[in-house]
Amino acid sequence: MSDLNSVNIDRNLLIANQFAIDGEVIDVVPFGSGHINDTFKVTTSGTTKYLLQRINHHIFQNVDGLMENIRIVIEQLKDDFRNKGLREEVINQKVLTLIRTKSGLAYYRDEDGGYWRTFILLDNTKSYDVVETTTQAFEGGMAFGHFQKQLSNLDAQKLVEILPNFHNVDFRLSNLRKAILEDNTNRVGEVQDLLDYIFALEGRMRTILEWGKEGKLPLRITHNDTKFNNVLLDQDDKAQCVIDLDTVMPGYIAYDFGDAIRTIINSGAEDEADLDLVVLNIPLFEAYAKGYLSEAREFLNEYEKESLLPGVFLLPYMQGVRFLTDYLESDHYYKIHYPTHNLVRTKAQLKLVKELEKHEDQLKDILARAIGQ
Ligand code: GN1
Ligand code: MG
Repeated sequence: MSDLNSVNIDRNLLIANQFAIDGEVIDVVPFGSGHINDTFKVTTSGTTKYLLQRINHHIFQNVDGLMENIRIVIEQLKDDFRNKGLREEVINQKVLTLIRTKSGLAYYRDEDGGYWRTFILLDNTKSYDVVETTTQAFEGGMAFGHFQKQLSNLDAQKLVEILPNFHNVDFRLSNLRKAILEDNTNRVGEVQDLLDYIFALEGRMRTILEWGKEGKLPLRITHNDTKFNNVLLDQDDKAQCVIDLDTVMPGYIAYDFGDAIRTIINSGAEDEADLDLVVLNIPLFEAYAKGYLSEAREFLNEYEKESLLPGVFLLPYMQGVRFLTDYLESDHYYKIHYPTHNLVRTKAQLKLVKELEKHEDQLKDILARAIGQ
């Protein structure tokens, strides 16, 4: 092990010890597959395990606002379960629990200016990068639908827009245009076909934004990172807890629906290099839609229901735009594991959009049936 690694391990142990955890810290090891924050699993001499995270404060520049958003959402979710008569032990399996520092703060600031926070780790749970069964998809849909429902009474203005314009397609496209003009990496030439495809679709991707501006879609509190691996399932594949609350903020529900479908309907990985594997798994789409609507049908307005399909197209498209922008800007935003990673991710997302286009009528029918049920 390099000296640097052992220094980091010692540092991580010291940092874990800043939090009001039970028992002695025994071990801190890297955990999960997030693209932004650094996440570690903390094992202690006690029975509870913890999740220690260094927040990427270049991206989340308002860490106080971020942690306050999360606190408000956690409280709302827990209160809702309390009102339904659930016991605290049960609630703590369904909602994340934030562990404060020993001095009572929501995060710890290290000597290098890093921001750290700790949650209880929900043991005996599973998360899937690629969904395998319709039961899992249905359960995921219920979980995210229920999550939105529980937050539907909370005033969206109570949360700060922690990453402004996060799912605003005009903003994402204008960032891409800026990256093309600057072409700091000399990569624009090699991606011209991808850019042509992106700009040809631009018009149809603006539906949600326009309906929002016209007041047809209410701003609600949404999750904004509903990748399927952000819902934990129990050992029987029953949905247990929605995680990764960093981007909870005001948004349109179609963004959450579309982002979940992006990861569910794709038979390949988000960064699949073999584009032949990026094909649609339509039964999983149907199962997620049914699960989601079983919870959400009662509180969505008619435009919101109609916005679900545009959301399915928009989110993989916008994810492709974001990965490509990062590729053109020399990969400063997403963690990459090899030099062309963001390019491979872009191609996989845009291939997914093409597949969705091919099957649009079928998807529309399935959604209409699920909405009507
Ligand atoms: C990022 O770090 P992670 O994996 O939770 C990103 C999401 C993207 C996702 C793509 C704050 O999420 O918006 O959809 O990668 N989060 C942020 O996998 O940009
Ligand atoms: Mg996230």
